[in-house]
Amino acid sequence: MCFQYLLYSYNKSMPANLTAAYLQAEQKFKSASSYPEKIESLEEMLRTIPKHKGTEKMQADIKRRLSRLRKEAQKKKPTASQKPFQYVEKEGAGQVVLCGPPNSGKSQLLENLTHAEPKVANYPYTTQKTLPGMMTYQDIQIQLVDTPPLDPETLEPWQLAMIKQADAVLLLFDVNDPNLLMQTEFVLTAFKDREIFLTGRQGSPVIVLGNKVDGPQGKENFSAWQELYQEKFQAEPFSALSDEYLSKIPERLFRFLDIVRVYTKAPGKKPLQNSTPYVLKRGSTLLDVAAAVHKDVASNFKFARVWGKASFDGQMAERSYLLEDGDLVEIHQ
Ligand SMILES: Nc1nc2c(ncn2[C@@H]2O[C@H](COP(=O)(O)OP(=O)(O)O)[C@@H](O)[C@H]2O)c(=O)[nH]1
Ligand SMILES: [Mg+2]
Repeated sequence: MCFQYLLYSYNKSMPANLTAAYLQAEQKFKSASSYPEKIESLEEMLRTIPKHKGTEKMQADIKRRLSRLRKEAQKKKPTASQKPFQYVEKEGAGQVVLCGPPNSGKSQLLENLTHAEPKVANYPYTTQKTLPGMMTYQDIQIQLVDTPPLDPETLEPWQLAMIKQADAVLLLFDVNDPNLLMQTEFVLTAFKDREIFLTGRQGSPVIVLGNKVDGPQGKENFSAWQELYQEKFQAEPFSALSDEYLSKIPERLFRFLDIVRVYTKAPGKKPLQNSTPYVLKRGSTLLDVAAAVHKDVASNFKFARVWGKASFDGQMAERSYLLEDGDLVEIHQ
């Protein structure tokens, strides 16, 4: 639920005096993408909202939303057979699964881009469980998930299920590994069986990284490997130990996820500083962001004003207006 909306709608008669803890929980709710995350932040909002007459309507509204979300979450829960073992709930603006043969640098990448602390070691099979971490891109968080190796000895179906349902996949290979060709063949076959397509194919969620190009012969090994597989995928040279490559990943993933960040403000008010954006798929409209704020905002939608790169400042726009990254919108109802 949007702070601006609540403050605007309920706050005309009595100040709500919302606390920092409440606002923080509300920001978390705005950027939440999974049921557990949404429910948790609503519970936190309910805990931290000042309990007085001025917030009674807000409290009732949070409770209503909580009960609805709990019901929906119950219905949507995958059954045991559908649910990948070690499933990681999606959080933040998108879930990116890190996968690849043993020792290809998955855990190293997670360690260097997030606060997670996976075991990184120069021997295979160090990682046997999924481990999520959050990577920052400007004012949003993207989830990265480390997974066990793609290896004929240990591969389990749930690993491919996780890859298939991810918003994006980083597939790493160690270009200096003596088994590189065998590993590549194995992954290609396993992916084909599950209809997971690689880059080059439209709609593929996979970015292929030829890791460890910093090693001796790394660049040559990468080129030879890519030449061999150029018909099957377009790999990118990479080093999980080099800032030059690492620093490009957050923006690369943000663009790859094809999402836009949309900021909201109450009519006649200044935008809140550092407010967390709503994150929506590219192609979303003003009506979609209104629905993300609150279903009543969507049903009472009259028009909006938009400040953004693709619009004149404060331009009036209809519900079907296509949102651009960075748009600031003021919804009138
Ligand atoms: N030289 C070099 N070593 C790397 C790179 N990425 C990972 N490593 C090392 O390769 C080993 C295996 O990495 P790890 O992340 O544990 O592999 P995982 O099994 O795929 O999780 C570790 O010793 C890492 O430090 C890289 O880009 N360059
Ligand atoms: Mg590992």
